[in-house]
Parts: sequence; structure tokens; C-alpha cells
Amino acid sequence: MLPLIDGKEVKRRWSGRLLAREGVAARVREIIAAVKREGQAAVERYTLELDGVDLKEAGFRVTREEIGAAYRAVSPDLLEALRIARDNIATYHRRQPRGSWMETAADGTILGQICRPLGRVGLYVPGGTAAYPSSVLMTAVPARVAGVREIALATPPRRDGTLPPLLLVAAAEAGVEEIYKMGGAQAVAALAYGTEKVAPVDKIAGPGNIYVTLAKKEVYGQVDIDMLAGPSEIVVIADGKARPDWVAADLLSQAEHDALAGAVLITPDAGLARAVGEEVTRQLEALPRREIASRSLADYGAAVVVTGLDAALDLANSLAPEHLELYVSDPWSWLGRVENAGAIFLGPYSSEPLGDYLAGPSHVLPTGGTARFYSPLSVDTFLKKSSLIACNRAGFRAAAGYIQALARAEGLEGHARAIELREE
Ligand code: HSO
Ligand code: ZN
Repeated sequence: MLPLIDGKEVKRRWSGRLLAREGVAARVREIIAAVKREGQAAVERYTLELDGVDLKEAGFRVTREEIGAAYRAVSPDLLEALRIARDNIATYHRRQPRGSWMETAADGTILGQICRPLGRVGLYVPGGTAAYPSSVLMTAVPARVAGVREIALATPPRRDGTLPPLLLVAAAEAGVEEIYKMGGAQAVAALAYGTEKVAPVDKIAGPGNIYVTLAKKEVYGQVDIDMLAGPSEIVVIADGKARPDWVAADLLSQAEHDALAGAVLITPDAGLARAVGEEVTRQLEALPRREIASRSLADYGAAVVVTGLDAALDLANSLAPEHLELYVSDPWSWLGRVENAGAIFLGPYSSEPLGDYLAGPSHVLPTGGTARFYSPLSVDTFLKKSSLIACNRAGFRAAAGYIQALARAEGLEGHARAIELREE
């Protein structure tokens, strides 16, 4: 079930994972143009057509009554788990520096940078079998910690026009009160351009399917976006001492997300590779989502036997996976070799689902090789910066001659004169 292939072949398979069909991009552009042109009417039309829900009946914005009913439907145990997760996420993100600073030079010139929260952001939360309440916490809590004043959450309604109760409770627990029943490219367009019923946002963050991702790419510039996210990935680097059943379980934890998910073991130990393969087959049989997981493993799963841990890290770095587990004897000694990974998990007990639900870092992470340049969703995702310059007379005088020289070299006499005038 776990293909035994080499690193080159894994890279080839993974690179073909995200190729969006051209038809999708065209359709996304069409939906966005319609929402831009017709506003709310287009959102309602697409929701009826694609989600089978009449928003006139189901209601567009979630009401207090719906939130109340959601709380009554959620068990106390689940609510407790949600709150612990929320608090851990908040604690983790409060540690992230905001990055404002100011410095006074010897001549009295003050330079600095001011970081402020974005005014209004849109959070996208997928629907269907990927409607994860945890993703609400993983996006909304960092936004709250950043100090974002207005948070609008969009998620597609179920066929019956409702939203999953746990998702609504997660939103309420994260302090999000503005929730809209809309999904797909139409939701991204509505958030970006606004409609009669939704005010436009400054930035759209959160995971989504290919329609959502392409729509985010399309509206970028009108609004900012967090990243272009794709299906889940995990790479486990393990040595001969790792437990095959634990490794197999961690691979399956991501393979079960999506038929396009990628789960790869890299090990110098051929015996471990074989044992993990057997374990995967065994555990798959009892896994409720075995259909999805086995499709994912067949196409994008692998056990790769390499010459040593150095080679394992080289391969992992070139895949730049969303999640990287270092399940080796001395994981800390290998940490410095990791260059590209969304989240790094060290040692046998740092099982990937810890990061998905409870440890504290956001589980919204770069995928598809984008860990080469994207960072995890964080407080920073929801901040913007202004630079600050406060020059006094002495500082001005020291700089004046140089500015004029550079301005005149660029043919910008107006710039030079603004400086010259003050020198008199
Ligand atoms: N592993 C997913 C996030 C998630 N897992 C949500 C469970 N629920 C991101 O790749
Ligand atoms: Zn997961």
C-alpha cells in the first residue's frame, strides 16, 4: 500500500499533485466577475447552484439563535477540548513579537516601525468533509491576538442550509460573531469586493479547495491573502529505532485528509521501510476513511530508503513539506539541517495531530513546496507595518547634501528643492 520508490520519483509525483485544470481557473474568474458585477444576487445564485441552498430560506448571516442552538448540540467534553485548544493557541500566539520598534540616533533623529492589526479580515473555512472546527480556532485566534477589530468568517452551508454546530461554537469561543453561509470562489469574491450584505475585507486567510485557492490568487491585490494552500502533507524521517506502527499511524493521519494528500517516510533503514509498509496496510483496514487514505497513499505516498540521515534531510528539504517529523534518536541534533518545512515535530511523542489540534501553533501551514517562502499562519499574518521617520535639524543638515545629489541624479529637481529650501 505504501509504494517503495526513490526520492526522484516522489518529487516527480508530488510536483504533479497541484496542477489545476485550466477549466477551473476559467470558472473561478467567471464567478468572481459575476459577484463583482451583481453583488449579493450572484452569491445567492451560486450558493443555490453549487451548494443546493436557498439563502433566502436558510438565512445568509448566522443568527444568535443559531449559535445558541449550536451550544445546546455540543457536549460538555467537546466544549472543554475546544477551550483548551483555544487557550493553547492564544498562549502560543501571544508570544509572537509584534515587531514595532523605535530608535533614536546620536543626532536625535528617530526612526522606527509601527505594527498595527489589519482593520477587517475574512476567514475562509472549508465545508463538506473538510469542515473543521479546529481550523476556525487556528485562524480566528491568531487574528484576535493580533488585535483585528472585525473578523468575518465564511463557510459553505450544508445541503440543509445549516452549519455544523461545533464549527459555530468554535467561532463563538474564538470571539467571532460575523459568520456567513457562503463558500467557494463566490465567498472569496464577496469578501474581497463586498456585496450589499457583506462589507469588503482587507485580507482573506484560511485553507480551501482548489476553487478557493485560485479565487484567492485572483483577488490578490484587491485584498491581501495569507498563502496559497493545498492538500495536507507529511514527511516522516525515521531511523531504525522508530516504532513502525507509530510511523504508519502518523502517515495515515494526513493521508486520510484528501486523496491528494501526500505522506512519505524517509529512512536509512530498509527494514523499517518494509515494516511501516506492512503496518500501513494493517491499520488501513480498520480506518473509517480508508478509501481516501489508500488513494492518497497509492498516488502520493511513499517509503524512500536513503543512504543516511543526511540524505534524508536533503530530500525532505527539497520536498519542503507542510509537516516534518524527525522521529530519530537525537532529533535536536538534526534540527539545524531543516531548511524548508511548515512545522517541525521532534521525537516519538510529537505526533502530527498534536499540531493539528492542541499544541498551540496554527495548523494553517504552507504546502505544495511553498514552505520555501511562506510561513505558518500567525499573528504576523494579521499585522501590517508603517515605517516612521522623525528627523530634527541636525539630522536633516547632515543628510541634505546627499539627498540633493541623488535627487538631481534622478532628474527630480522638485525633490532636491524641498530639501534645499529648508537648508537656508
Ligand atoms: N492537518 C491539517 C489540518 C487539520 N487536521 C484539521 C485535522 N483537522 C492541515 O494540513
Ligand atoms: Zn490533519
